[in-house]
Amino acid sequence: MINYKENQECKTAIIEINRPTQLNALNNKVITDLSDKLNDIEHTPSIRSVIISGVGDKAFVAGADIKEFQDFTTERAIELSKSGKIKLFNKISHFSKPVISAINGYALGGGLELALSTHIRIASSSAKLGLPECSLGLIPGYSGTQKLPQIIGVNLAMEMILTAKMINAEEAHRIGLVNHVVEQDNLLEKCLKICKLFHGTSPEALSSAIKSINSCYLNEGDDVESREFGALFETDNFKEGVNAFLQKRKPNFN
Ligand code: CO8
Repeated sequence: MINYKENQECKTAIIEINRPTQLNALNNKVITDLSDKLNDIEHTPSIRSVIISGVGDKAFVAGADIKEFQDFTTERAIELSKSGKIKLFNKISHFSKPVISAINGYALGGGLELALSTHIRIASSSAKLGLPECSLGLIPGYSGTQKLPQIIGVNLAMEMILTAKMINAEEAHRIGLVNHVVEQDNLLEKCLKICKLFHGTSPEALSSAIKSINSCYLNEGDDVESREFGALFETDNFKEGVNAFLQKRKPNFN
């Protein structure tokens, strides 16, 4: 479910999510594999940075796997949201080495939340980004409601989340959601160039910088988000939203 390689010259680990037929949607196995691999990397001093991307040229990650959580109860949904944050999303945010997302296509829902967890985001010119959860009768459950406002401001985050709209790479760059936009063929090269710049810095200093910058944003919002996310699983509109997606039709919300 994930591919792994190392670029020795840049001292970088490159992880690709490998479920292209499902647009690299995050299921439990992908989350576990990513989490385990990050644990290994954390303890490998020769690796100084990490790049996360998706296999293929259509999707980075098109979200959490809707088929996997469609029948969840509130309790299970809260648990999934919280455990995902601990296992993966917060692990990336607080990782001691810089993590870059190479956004090679759709970054939607949990996929954009994965990118929001990384420290630097580079998009290909064909990337499309959004938090479409409200159009499924849900809200983002992997810290999107917390991190998106931190990155682009409350004003624009409200609009993106409440309208569920997707934006293109150029717009994402204009509003500061991604650091750079490059052609798809140059995406990895651009990320590796940034990884090389880390060579001129001290690893301990980078770890301390990440910790210090993140400390500004620690609050209880993540718990509120998980609770609100789970509560929506009881609603008829959630069932309608998910059924509409699976039946490839527009939802008809009450
Ligand atoms: N989950 C499961 N399967 C998916 C997902 C997904 N998120 N996205 C795409 N797929 C599957 C499709 O079902 C389809 O499978 P199949 O061939 O078996 O029917 C395959 O990938 C290809 O997708 P499409 O045929 O839909 O491709 P299109 O090019 O027509 O459309 C889109 C591409 C626009 C990206 C479309 O696939 C789409 O809208 N996907 C869903 C996007 C979305 O709503 N993402 C948010 C999901 S919810 C979420 O992420 C919640 C995060 C918080 C979770 C917290 C804990 C659970």
